Amino acid sequence: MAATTATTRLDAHALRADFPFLEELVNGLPMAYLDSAVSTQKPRQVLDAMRDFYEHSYTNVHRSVYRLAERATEGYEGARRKVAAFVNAPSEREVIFTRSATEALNLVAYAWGFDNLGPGDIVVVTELEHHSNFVPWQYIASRTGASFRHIPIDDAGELRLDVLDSLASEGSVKVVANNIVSNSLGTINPVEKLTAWAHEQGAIMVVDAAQAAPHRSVDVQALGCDFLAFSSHKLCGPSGVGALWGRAELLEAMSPFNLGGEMIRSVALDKTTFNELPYKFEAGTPAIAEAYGFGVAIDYISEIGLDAIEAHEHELVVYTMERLAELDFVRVFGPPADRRAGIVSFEVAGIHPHDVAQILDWEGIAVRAGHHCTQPLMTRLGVTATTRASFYVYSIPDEVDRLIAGLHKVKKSLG
Ligand code: C6P
Repeated sequence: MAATTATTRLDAHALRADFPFLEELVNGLPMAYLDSAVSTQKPRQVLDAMRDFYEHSYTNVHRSVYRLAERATEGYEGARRKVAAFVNAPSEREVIFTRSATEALNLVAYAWGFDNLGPGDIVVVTELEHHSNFVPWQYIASRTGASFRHIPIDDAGELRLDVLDSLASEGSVKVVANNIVSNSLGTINPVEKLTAWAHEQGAIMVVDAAQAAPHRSVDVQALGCDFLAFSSHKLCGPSGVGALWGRAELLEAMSPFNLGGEMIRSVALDKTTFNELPYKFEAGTPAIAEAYGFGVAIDYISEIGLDAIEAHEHELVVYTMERLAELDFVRVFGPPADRRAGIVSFEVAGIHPHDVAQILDWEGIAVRAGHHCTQPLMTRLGVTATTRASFYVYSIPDEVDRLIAGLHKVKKSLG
């Protein structure tokens, strides 16, 4: 059972018992894992369920009628139903299992973009997009002759919606791509507004929910978007599996992405016809036990409650930003706490983020240093990299205190 109290609070101390990883010592110290935006740790519930699945229910899916095969297929398809319910998809046929959010976004860019973009069309991304929702669009735009434009951010790290009219006047906007939560700044983006604008232009709205779906409730029908991507490994599930939700009518009309086994209806020497949704987009043997584990992870975090997770991370972000504000040698990037999710990027004056992260590691504190796959954003911020702390259900204020103490040590050693 997940440890929650009342309706919107979670007990992170109790939940920590679910995560074997937190028993690890680094330099004799318990690890303060402040890098959940890169990937989350895994609870016993997911690890045990995957082991049990491999031991008792594992074989390939959709191929055989013996009982074991039916059990494996039911495990895999059950996970699809969980993913569909998790994002309030109208139908589980609209959920495609992919390797990751990255592959899901590539699927849309290739399978929709190549057939629907051309000269005179405009693809709009944002300056704070992760490369996974940026580079595929930049590439497909250049291959099809479409223009590639971006929505810039203001100095607080928020999208500048005042540029939309001028973007629309340049041609026919066909795609708008945006993340709900920026992985570098934590900014919560106005995706509903952008979706309404995209649809006014006759464009599709492609939403990257990689940093949102694990942390707050995401509802594709409320967002009104056309595609939405996220990964299992950022929500306590295994790596190697992610999901794409897409509107059935768009998915039906799209060409396939990968070709081969299982995605066909019939193959003859002169012609191949393709399978129905969602199988048309799932060529080859999928990540079976991983998809199953993804479903168990969704159960795990749903039981804790997305509202409770969001509230917990908000408290941690408020506390972190208050504590970082005490350090006159630290500059925090991005919006105020009430406009961001559980992610804080900062720089320590005169010290490279990699050195900051190295010294913090000696103190048993894991943070990410780098460009976080958002190089255009780093350029806008005038830095090559930042140091980033990020939270999840097992994060506690004591780890923030250790981060602050660690930053004092960084300053003392290298400042
Ligand atoms: N961000 C981070 O440290 P994959 O790798 O496909 O599971 O997720 C890609 C991705 C897409 N969108 C956003 C907003 C993301 O944050 C990520 C992954 C990690 O921020 C690794 S760069």
